[in-house]
Amino acid sequence: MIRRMEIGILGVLLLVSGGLEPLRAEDTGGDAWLRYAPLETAVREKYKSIPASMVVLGDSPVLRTAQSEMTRGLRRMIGRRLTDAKSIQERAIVLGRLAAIRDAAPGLAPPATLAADGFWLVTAQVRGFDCLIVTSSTERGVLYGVFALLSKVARGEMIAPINQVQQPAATLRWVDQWDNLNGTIERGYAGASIFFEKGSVRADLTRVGEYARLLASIGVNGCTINNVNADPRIIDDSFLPQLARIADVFRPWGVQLAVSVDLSSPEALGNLDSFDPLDPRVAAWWRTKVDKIYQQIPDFGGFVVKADSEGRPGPSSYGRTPADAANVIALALRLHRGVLFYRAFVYDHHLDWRNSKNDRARAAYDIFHPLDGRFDDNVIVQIKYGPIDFQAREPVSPLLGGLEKTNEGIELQITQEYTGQQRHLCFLPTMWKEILDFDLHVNGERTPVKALLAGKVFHRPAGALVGVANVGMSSNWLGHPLAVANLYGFGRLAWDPNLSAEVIAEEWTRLTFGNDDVVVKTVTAMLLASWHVYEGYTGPLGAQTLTDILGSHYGPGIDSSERNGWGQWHRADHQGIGMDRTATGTGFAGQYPRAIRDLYETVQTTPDELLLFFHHVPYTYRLHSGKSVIQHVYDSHYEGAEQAAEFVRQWQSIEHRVPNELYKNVLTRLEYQAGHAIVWRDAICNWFLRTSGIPDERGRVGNHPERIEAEAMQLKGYTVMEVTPWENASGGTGVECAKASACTASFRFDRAARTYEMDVQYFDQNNGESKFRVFVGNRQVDDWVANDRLPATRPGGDSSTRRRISGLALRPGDEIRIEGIPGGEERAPLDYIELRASTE
Ligand code: GCW
Repeated sequence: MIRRMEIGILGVLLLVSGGLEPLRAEDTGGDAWLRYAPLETAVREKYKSIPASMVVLGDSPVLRTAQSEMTRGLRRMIGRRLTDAKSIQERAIVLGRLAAIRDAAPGLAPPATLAADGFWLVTAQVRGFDCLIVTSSTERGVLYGVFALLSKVARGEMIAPINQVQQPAATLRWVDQWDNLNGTIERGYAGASIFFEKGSVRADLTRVGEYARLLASIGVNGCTINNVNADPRIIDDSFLPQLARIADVFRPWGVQLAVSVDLSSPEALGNLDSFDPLDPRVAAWWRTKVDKIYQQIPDFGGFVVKADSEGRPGPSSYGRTPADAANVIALALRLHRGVLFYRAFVYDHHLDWRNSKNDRARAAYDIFHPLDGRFDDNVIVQIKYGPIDFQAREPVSPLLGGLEKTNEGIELQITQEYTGQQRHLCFLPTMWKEILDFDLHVNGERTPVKALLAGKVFHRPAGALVGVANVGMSSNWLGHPLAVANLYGFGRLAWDPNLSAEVIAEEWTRLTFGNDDVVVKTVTAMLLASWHVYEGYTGPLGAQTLTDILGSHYGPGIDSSERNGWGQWHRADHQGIGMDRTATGTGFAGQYPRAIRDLYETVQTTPDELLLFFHHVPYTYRLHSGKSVIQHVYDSHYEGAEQAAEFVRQWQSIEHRVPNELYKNVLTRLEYQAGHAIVWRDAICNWFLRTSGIPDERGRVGNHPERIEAEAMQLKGYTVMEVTPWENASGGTGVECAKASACTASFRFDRAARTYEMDVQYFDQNNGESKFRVFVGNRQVDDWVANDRLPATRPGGDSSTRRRISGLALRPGDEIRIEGIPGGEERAPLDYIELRASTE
């Protein structure tokens, strides 16, 4: 909480800087981009002509929401108190479906093509009065129009006169949550589930309503609330009333409830001895179940299915296909206009890694392409954007171009599983745009992915964009305040994939932080740079995120992908790196339409950023950039880490322009990220130096003259420990304190007298809280508790973090001593310290 005094100071600073009225601490959380902060007087002037009365034609929960949202937004932003009127007797804001508008304003000529959920914002005379009309063929569309209008006001855009139609690109714009019934979230990084707690739906669904509001504001019209690794109980008869409670909360926002189901439910929940999709008893079971769901939730959206994947039951147990499995459930849903999302994330995770022809990337296309045309019309095959699994860089999945007679949806990941887990800044719309804009050249025609998803290319009845969101109880939904831009960006792209990442970043920044140009410029620039920066220090040239594949998917784990069946191989050895996916290798490139296949088949035409995804090359191979592969690995990791440090400086430059608590929260995360980027950089560079034997031309890798290794210090109580894998600790080792009381590591300072900045690199596990103190001679200069919740129970790349001590005056001969007191399972582990002369 910001104290009253701080609000005062902040307010003055913001006014001096020409910003908005002071933001309140609570503004930075639950309302996300829907803060409706009061606009400056000069900006309010623009909206003088907005009518003071509002007429809502019709009555329904969604229309009432639209009405109250408009009232709330205009009151807060421009101080307008709207009065409700029954009919148009004066200048008015008019909300209603097209049919109602036609009756009320027969003279108005609505646009001919207003697709479902699309809306029309128009200023026009009705009965001689100037009106501002928000209309759509659906009620939900009216709500979307209200949000669009309010967004314009918040960003200071003119809204009168206006005549604008906005149409969603795809019919289904859904988010998936991977929430478990016990309240945890698989790959969730923002606290507990907003839906479930201890096996039941939460008693208090306030956050669910707030989430639905956010979703509606960006045009998301469906939400699957539970993990695709589904607990069969989710559709147990006894659970349905609980689901209905969530649907009731979603409904006023036009968000349809959906759930993930376990394909073996007929066996697990029913009394059947089979879940064979072709068994009539199984079909009957699904029909009865679905009917029961619709009795309680008439607007239920449908199901998501993960089957035959990562140990989930599936149709392969009965020799049936995904189409067999999908259609039996889809048939039951079709009677109620429900849809079935069948995930194409089906692969064998026990692949023989010794066989160079094996390739997990092939799986989705190999399995689903032959089934094209065999899925019913209310089935959508849900395809991850890349052929592997949400890596920082992957080529577009060839399956997106491999289904012509089947509805398809793309699955993007808002939760940053492989992209920094909301501890690192990584704005993903930049990546998503590249994917959505990518032209697959299906049948030699222009076929960007976004057009395929819109269902336009092959005239499909449905198309979808799905984002795995995994918001949690964290007050700002995703943990990192800047990560919220990914949720916003997903919705905006699902609605209009033609928007640029720049526009989305700027919209979000304005809505979240206000219209201070300096803030807008700074935050937008940070967001737009961040994906490339993250990619730069985590995984080169399409070799994928070189993370711990077998565990957290968070810190560096370069070799963890190799010699196991998971198939995320990069095949680095002492001579070269990369997977040969051409015709001489696994043949994966051959799954693309010809133009793309040709591009990737040939090493010279493959873009550098995907080189190692498609080709195995020697480290000395020259990229288009002119650099050798190995030098690129070194340079990109050093540049990436430097740019991560730059984020800290960029953020510091807007210190007094954003609310203080938010400022500090983001700063802490960016400083952590800058430190962790160095952990990544060093792990990857050292590993490749050792593996290739080729030194860094610029002599940086393996040379850290400013570093003093803990194992080289004078140790009292501390003992040297090996860290595995070795590259995740500087020098391969650190020290740990196996005693119950304090241990110390000390050394004598022998450099010039002046002021230094000291980084203490230590390991912060989540199974204990060690205490650290730092002394210069007898003077204590810092102390802290290692109580972060990093995803690690031992010292390594996930837990490695740093404490920065600035402005440290040192003289030659000073003794620097670090004292560590273990707590729980954590043995106050230390890696090194680094001392740099202060620049200030
Ligand atoms: O990326 C992997 C994740 C799993 C996830 C799976 C999937 C829900 O590591 O946690 O399971 O993908 O998408 O099904």
